[in-house]
Amino acid sequence: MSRIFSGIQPSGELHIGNYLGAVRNWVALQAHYESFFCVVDYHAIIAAYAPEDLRRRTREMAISLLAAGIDPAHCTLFVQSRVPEHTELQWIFNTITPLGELERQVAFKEKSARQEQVMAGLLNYPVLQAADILLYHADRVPVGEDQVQHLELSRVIARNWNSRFAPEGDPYFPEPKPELTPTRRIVGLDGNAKMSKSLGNTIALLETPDEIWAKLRPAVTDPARVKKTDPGNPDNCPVIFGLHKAFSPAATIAEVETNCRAAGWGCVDCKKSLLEHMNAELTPIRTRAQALTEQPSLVDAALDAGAEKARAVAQQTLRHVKARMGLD
Ligand code: AQP
Repeated sequence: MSRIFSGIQPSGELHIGNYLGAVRNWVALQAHYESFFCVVDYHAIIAAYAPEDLRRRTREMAISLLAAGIDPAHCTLFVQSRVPEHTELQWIFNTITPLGELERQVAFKEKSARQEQVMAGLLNYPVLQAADILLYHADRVPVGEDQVQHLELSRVIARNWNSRFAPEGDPYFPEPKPELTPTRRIVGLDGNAKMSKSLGNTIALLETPDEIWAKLRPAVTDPARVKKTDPGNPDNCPVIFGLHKAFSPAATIAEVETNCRAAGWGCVDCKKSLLEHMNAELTPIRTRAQALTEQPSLVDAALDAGAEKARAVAQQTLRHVKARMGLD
């Protein structure tokens, strides 16, 4: 059976870009594959943070994942720092990862350009990501489009390690491939960049209908639609039309296309229809999150059991790796 691994940073609230690009797919896949899902707190400490915030966000992220449908009866849900083998394997992988491969990562180039002092963790982040995945021998990684280049690097790392330490024709590590969805890149509300916790252009998964409306109402639309009577083109409205394609049924998406082109609806009508379909999917998630927040022992038990299951697999991988490398 194929194994799946994927992670999410507790660097802020789970937003609908994370949900549509990754988490909704995790929920769909968990019953079909042996799945490991991880709140990657070691990744989140690369940016400046307050310890009490990280502690709270890690917990809230776990609650959001459980509320979104991640089911510990079908998968292993855990917090990365509870399984120290992640960082141990990362060190090992650092020794076989060419510096040039790290420097050419687009995420590194973009983020380092915005910083005065660049920390080594920002450069080495994809090596930890390779360790996260390969510790579990995962060959499928359900992620959004922004992670595709990092996964290419995971494959390079798996190949480099196999070619040094595994017999030819019998690779120890699989080469993990991305599992993408049609909603692989959700645009932020500013319409300029991908929706991202660190860019503050998000709608959080657990926001109330009023909070969501307060963000949708001013969100950018097709610039051609200055007046309600101006015809538009939904393809020039990636924020609202993109979300309709993610949340609305086919009949509504067709209605949006027709009414935008013929100026049958104003942009506010279109946004109201979107809000209705978002509420239909998100309200039950918000209700479950509320219930989980009131039952902390349930969340603790799920994370404790997840860390124990993950650690057993991770320890076995590390034993094999160290034996093959002469580190035993
Ligand atoms: N906008 C998005 N559209 C589709 N998928 C997305 N993902 C993230 N943003 C989008 C996917 O969500 C998973 C978790 O990624 P993350 O924790 O790195 O999310 P983030 O919001 O991008 O977080 P940060 O803290 O703001 O990180 P940076 O600054 O690195 O972007 C992944 O599968 C991701 O592809």
